[in-house]
Amino acid sequence: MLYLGIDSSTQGVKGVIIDPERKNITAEAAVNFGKDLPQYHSPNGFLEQENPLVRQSDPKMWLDGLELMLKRFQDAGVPMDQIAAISGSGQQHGSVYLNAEAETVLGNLNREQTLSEQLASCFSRKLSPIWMDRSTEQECAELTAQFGEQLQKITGSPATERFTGPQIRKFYKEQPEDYAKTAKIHLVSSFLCTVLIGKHAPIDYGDGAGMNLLDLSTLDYHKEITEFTAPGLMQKLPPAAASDTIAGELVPYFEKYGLKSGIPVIVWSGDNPNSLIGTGCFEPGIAGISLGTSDTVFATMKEFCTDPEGCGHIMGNPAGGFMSLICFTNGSLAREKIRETAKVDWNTFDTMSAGTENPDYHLLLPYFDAESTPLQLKSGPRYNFDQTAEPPEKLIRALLESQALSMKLHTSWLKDPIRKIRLTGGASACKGFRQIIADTFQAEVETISVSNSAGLGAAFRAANSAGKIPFPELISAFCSAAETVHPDRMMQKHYEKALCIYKQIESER
Ligand code: XUL
Repeated sequence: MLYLGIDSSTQGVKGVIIDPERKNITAEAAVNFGKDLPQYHSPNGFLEQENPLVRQSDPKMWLDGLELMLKRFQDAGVPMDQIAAISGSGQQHGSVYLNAEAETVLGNLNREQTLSEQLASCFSRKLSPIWMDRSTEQECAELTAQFGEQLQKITGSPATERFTGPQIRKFYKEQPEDYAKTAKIHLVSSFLCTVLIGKHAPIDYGDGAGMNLLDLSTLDYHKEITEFTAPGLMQKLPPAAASDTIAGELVPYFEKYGLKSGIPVIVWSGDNPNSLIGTGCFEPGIAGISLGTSDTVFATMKEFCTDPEGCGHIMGNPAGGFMSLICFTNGSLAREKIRETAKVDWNTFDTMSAGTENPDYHLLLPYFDAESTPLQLKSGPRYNFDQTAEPPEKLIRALLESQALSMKLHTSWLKDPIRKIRLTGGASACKGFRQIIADTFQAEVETISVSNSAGLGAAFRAANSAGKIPFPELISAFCSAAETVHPDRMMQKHYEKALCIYKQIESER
């Protein structure tokens, strides 16, 4: 039996099909929005807008991406009819607004047309704000004025610009008529699950905690917060559900890709909760670091605690209980920018990152985009050296050391000290970066052979929920450590001093 995990991320859609009995990955397929769907004018997965604080994507692009990814599996001769269950992962916080017509269209999907053609008239808001949007400062201030510290105590996070609640409030205030026409508001994850099952799917506790609406003590939406966010919102939200819930059955529409209709579709979750499962970070003290469009650090929590600085978040853990999450906006796009400035290819970038020393503590805080940790509503990188006078390898080293130092600094509120790190995501292939992270944290760093941990985590959740295969069995079959990097104890002092310098630059306003 095969299980499919789908990862709808900022820059593309990926699929991974696992065969737990044979302990192998049967197939992988990927679609890149910029390259494969240029008609959406979103080279990095979002539209270029005048206001840099606004970041939006066309939800139709996600539908086309999903279909193209399934077609690629089919064209490659993958036995799609052997897939026994599906689950998925969505970039967190992004929201999709559907009108009342959507339910009818979803229940009667026609195989002769694409999903995006059929659903085109079903969006009460044409563009979806995504996690990179920082345009809700005002709404966050209003939520904070109303609920104060209670908001973080109840939802696990203070009012946060990219979170769905403040985004919905802004929509309600600015486009009240369109808000009134909205029947259901989904997250990216629950929207794509909805399409697969042909009816509104629930939101899981992992992704739901990224809305500033879910009460983590009851695992249901907090009535007062939700109604203050936008009147009538309670009725527009899909129910919250545990991550192993079967959302529904696959609709016949997807038979066109060789899938069997009627197979169970498990509730989707956010990319970070899925990555926690896909990297096997179940024990407190073992953190996952995902180096993707955003860099994120996450870990299972033994004890519920919140970040006094307000940058770290608490989410539902798909394996039960809670997880911590700290998100750094300037991840791979910042590395890409510096690679371009240094005029080198990725191989050279990797070689340079490993073979360079940084005795002068040169640092580069890469706020090319407004940063979420620490919160910077204005973009603009910060240097403590003259970047035009330094050779490319110094620039690369300064960037990677700063990214690792930021992770170290902003995880210091966690109660379980980080003793081991499991690394995933594209930049985990960078040897120099792996060592920098091990030395900064003075912790062992393990890499796993699969880089798409969000998709893998979704496939695990499908196999666990529908096939009753325990997570530890899946983890030892698919993601045991491929390589372990040991910290260089001689570098401890260097990074302690670097952390003080980093802190100083970061605190300058
Ligand atoms: C987490 C966050 C990002 C997105 C996109 O809070 O904003 O990690 O999930 O990857």
